[in-house]
Amino acid sequence: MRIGITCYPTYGGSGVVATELGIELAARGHEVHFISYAPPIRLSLDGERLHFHEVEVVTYPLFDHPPYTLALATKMLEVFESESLDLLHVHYAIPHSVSALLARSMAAPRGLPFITTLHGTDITLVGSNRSYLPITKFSIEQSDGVTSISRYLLGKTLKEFDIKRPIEVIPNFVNCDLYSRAADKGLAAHWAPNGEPILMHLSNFRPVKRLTDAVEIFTLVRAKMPAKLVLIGDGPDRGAAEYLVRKNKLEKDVFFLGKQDAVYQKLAAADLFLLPSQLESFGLAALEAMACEVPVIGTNAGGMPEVVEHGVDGYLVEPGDVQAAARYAIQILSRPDRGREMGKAARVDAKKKFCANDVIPAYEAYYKRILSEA
Ligand code: GMT
Repeated sequence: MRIGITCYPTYGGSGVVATELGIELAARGHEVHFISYAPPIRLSLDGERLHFHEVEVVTYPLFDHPPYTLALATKMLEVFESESLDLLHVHYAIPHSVSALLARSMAAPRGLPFITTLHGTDITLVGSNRSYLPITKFSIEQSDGVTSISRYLLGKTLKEFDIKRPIEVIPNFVNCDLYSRAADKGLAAHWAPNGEPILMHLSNFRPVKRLTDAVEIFTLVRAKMPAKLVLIGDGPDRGAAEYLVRKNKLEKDVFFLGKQDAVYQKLAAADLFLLPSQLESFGLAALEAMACEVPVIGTNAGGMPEVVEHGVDGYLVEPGDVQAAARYAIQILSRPDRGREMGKAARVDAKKKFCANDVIPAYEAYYKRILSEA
């Protein structure tokens, strides 16, 4: 198939999923064309059958806000024509599904079906805002196919948007060959020269991630035992986290790595992963950690319980309950055999439920179904 993929190219789960999907599809023989304003992070264009088309957003003094949605729709049509695309697959409803809807209308009577994958904040935070709700609902209803990355998000979408059309749940996935314990490149010894356990967090540091809770949890753990905390990513809450680290005099034990490539190499060096989010529709970073045999302490929020099984792959606490999270962390880390055991169970679960080898064929089958119906 010849597939156009649109996503946010920035540091965030939806862009990562879209990019990894494109890479996996190309490896399975499909031609994949990314259409966005910049190449997505994690995309290396060395791979065969992977292409990138830049959306140029022309500005004009009249525009306070250049109309990206329109430039994107125009580029989608252009790529459809030049590359004979079979379909478009857009990730994150706003504004991508609206652009795809415009592109499909412009392409008519030639068929340009489009599939929208809902990722989370496009429904729970941004899409439910009155400014965007009606158009998001409309573009979801008008999509030829719609997928949701968790059962939680499906329920939320049907309810909040009063959607009657079918939506397929196709979960996020991980490449279990790349994400494994074997990816460790000796980084543990670099961060923890005396063999201290390593706690890790990876996100875009937005308020919904509760990054400072990760630092609070670590502070409680560190009060009981030697340990290190590695924070990967960047975003609005980095300053608050840095301040807390200084206030709690933990500068020697906490490492801010910023945005990183090849995160599997870092995750494979961790003993425990912290994802204390207020809400996660899925929690891709937790899944990536699990594949690397790292147990997770997450929250009982949104779709995270579909990914992390409490007491098996790690533990889930209520958002904000740093005391409970720290108790579980100490329990795991003070008995290394328990942590290893949970880490291994986490990988087994990740492979069983969310392995790319199973999820990518589900997307292919869905594409075929939509193409036959369109
Ligand atoms: O979490 C974010 O701020 C980024 C956001 C995105 O769209 O990039 O993440 C959402 O999509 C991810 C990939 O499907 C999910 O793993 C995240 O759980 C989801 N975030 C939220 O629901 C808050």
